[in-house]
Amino acid sequence: MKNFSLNFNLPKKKNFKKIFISAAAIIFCAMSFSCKKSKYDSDTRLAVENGKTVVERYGKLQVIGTNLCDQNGNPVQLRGMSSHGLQWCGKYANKNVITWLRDDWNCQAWRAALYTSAGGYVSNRALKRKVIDSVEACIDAGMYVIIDWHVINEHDPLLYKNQAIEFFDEMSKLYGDKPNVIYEICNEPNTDKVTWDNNIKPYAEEIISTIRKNDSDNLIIVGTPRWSSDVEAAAANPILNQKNIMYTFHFYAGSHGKDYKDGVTAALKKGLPIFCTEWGCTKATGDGGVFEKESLEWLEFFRENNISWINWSVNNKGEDSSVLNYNADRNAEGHWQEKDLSKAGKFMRRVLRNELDLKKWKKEN
Ligand code: IDC
Repeated sequence: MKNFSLNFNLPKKKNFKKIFISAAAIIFCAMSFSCKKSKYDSDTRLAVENGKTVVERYGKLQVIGTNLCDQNGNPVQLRGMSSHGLQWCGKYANKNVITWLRDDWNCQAWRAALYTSAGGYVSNRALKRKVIDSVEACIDAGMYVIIDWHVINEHDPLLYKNQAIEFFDEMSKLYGDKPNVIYEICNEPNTDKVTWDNNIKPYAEEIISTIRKNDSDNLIIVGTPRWSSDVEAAAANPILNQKNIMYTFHFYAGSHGKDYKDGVTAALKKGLPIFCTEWGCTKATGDGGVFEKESLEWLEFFRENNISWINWSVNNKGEDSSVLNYNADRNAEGHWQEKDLSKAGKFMRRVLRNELDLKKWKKEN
């Protein structure tokens, strides 16, 4: 009886093994075929690929035409998350969180939002520490880091120009030799009085020449009028005789649609290289719901035009744009679980991990 069952079972097990191996091979082939076919191929835009970080693979970034490119001149798209205001939620600007964003969220970049006013840097110089922590964490993690001089409440970047010169001089002396570093010199100039020609461009030229004395080639991103939406104004009168300059475009999916996209298309046509250093899945207030479909439409547009982007923002203050639930991860340790993530957080994690695009969203909803 024993022998019989053995003899009887053995060939069956072997068959099962064969069937299992063939099925696995078929599934594997089908999966790799569908990956190759997809425009959102998962073999690009990875924070770490074959054990190499994005900075190890891309190296020094450069701007060629309207494209951000790696050291070899191949167009690349960077994607990542922004801090919230470092004066309010700066605790997340630490190595544990940034490394978690790389490993679990597939972020290639982190933006350190150093507000100038509203309790920011001009009245609290100690906040520079949060920028330095961000830069050092990104160097360790092999990620790109955007040092964001977060002009907003003062409207005009010229107001704190002297502080900006001092700050960027110091940052570029400290980190100008690191390929990780990207300078964003004025987040969102705004109001009708603050124009490209009279305020932003003259400011930018001074800051650029300050940085270039210490750092001849890292990327510098320049804000544009109307809360960094009027890229056409910059396209009409771009900064000349400088390399590796890009221009800022921002949008919030619940507030900005076709007009804004048309502006970007027109500016690109004129040859303006654009980097979206901040966008939100909410309304422009940072609240008002999560607009998943509109967000994914924007991201598809960015993918088509090779525009890099950073999402607003990592904090737990309970706005709809906060990727953490209210009060979650109060110690800023990273290692977030589903329960820690807000609606925006769950959405952004899937997007960054290449698990969600517009087509898939439409199937699911
Ligand atoms: C918002 C924050 C909010 C904070 C406010 C203060 O989400 O918690 O109280 O700033 O000014 C921007 C800005 C960014 C804004 C964000 C959302 O760059 O600072 O953050 N936003 O309103 N531009 C468009 C939207």
